[in-house]
Amino acid sequence: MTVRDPALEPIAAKVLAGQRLSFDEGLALFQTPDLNTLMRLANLVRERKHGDDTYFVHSLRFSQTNICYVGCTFCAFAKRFGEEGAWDWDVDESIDWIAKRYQPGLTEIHISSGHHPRRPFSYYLELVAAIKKNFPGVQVKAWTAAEIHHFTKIARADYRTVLSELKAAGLDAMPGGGAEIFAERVRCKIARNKVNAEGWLEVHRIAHELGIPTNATMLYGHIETLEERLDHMERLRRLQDETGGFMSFIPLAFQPLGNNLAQNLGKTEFTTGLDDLRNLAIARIYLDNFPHIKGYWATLTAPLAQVSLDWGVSDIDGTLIAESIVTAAGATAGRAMTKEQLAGFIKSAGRRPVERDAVYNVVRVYDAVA
Ligand code: V47
Repeated sequence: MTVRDPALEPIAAKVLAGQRLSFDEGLALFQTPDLNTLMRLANLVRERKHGDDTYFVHSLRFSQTNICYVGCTFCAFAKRFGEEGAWDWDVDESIDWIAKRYQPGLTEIHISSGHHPRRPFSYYLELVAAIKKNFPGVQVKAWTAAEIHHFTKIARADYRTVLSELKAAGLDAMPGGGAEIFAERVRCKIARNKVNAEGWLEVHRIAHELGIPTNATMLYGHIETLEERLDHMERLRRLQDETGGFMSFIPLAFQPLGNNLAQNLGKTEFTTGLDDLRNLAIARIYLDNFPHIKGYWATLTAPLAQVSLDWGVSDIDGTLIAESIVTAAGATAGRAMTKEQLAGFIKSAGRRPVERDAVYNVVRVYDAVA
C-alpha cells in the first residue's frame, strides 16, 4: 500500500497485519494530512469484517416526552413543563401516536426522550409491554443509559434491577445515546446534570451481562479536543473487550442550531465533511472490536453517508421515521427515507444492501435492487 505520510507507515503496517493501535497511533491518525491512506485503511478493516455488506433497519423514532430537567447545553429537543411544544404522552396516547406512523414491515421502535421528573418507573414498564402487545414482532430499542440512570433514581433501585425489569417487560436492545463525550472537562460543561462517564459505562456493562445488546454514540464537533474524542473511543474499546455487547458505534456530528452550547460558546458551525469522514475512519480502525461503525445520515446528510461507505462505515441506521432530536438542532437531512431509497442509495455506492433488525438479524438482502 502506498503511504504518503511517513508517520503513517508503521501504523499502516499494523493495520494490514490486523494489530490493534495504541492511543498515540490513534492520535497520529487524527493529525495526518494523508486522508487517502486513512480512507484506504478504514476500508480495508471494513471489508475484512463485512465485505460490501451495508446494513440498515426499518425504524420508527419515538419519544414519549420531550420534558427534561437535565439541561444539556447542546440540546434543542428538551422542553420544560408548560412550555410551548412540550409533550408527555401516557401509555394509550403513545400507542396511538405509534399506530398512526406504523408501517408494515417495521422492525424497530427506537425510543429516547427527556428525563421526566414525575413519571414513575412502572409507567416505562407498562409502555414497553403495551408496545410489544400492540405491535407484535416489533423490537423495542429503548432508552439511553442516561435515562436508565434516571429510572434508578425514580425507582430507588440499582441498574441491574431496572434493566432486568425492562427486559422482562420486553426490551430488546438499547440505543447508544447519552454518551456525549466522556472526558470530565467537557462533560461538566455540556451535560453537567446527566449520568457521568463511569455511570454510562456501568449501565452498558450490566446491560451486556443481562444479554441486552447496545450501541454507543459520541457527540463531536463542539468544544472537545481530538485527544478527548480518542479517549472516548478508548474507554469504549476497553468495555467492549470485557463484554462484547456493543453492536455499533455512532459518531453524532454536533448540530448547532437552537441550543445554548451554540449560542453561549459561539459554536455555530456545522462539522465539515472531511472531519466527519476522518472521525468515522479512525473509529473503524481504532474500535477493532466493534462489529459496526454507523454513518448516521440524519446528521451526515444522505450524500455524505453514501461516501462514508468507503471510510469504514458498514451501517447507515435506517428509515428514521419521525426523527426529532437532531432535527430540532438543525439537521436538515430529512426524517425518513423508504427502504427502497436506502437500498438504492447503498447499491449505487457499489455496496450490497442488507436490511437488518434492531439486533442485526438479517431481514432481507437486496441483491436485486437496480
Ligand atoms: O445523546 C442531542 C444527540 C443523542 C444534539 O443507538 C445531538 O442506534 C447532534 O441516542 N447535535 C440521542 N446530536 C440520539 C441517540 C442515537 C442516535 C442515532 C442512533 C442511535 C443508536 C442512537 O442525540 C444524544 C445526543 O448525543 N444530540 N442534541 C445536537 N444538537
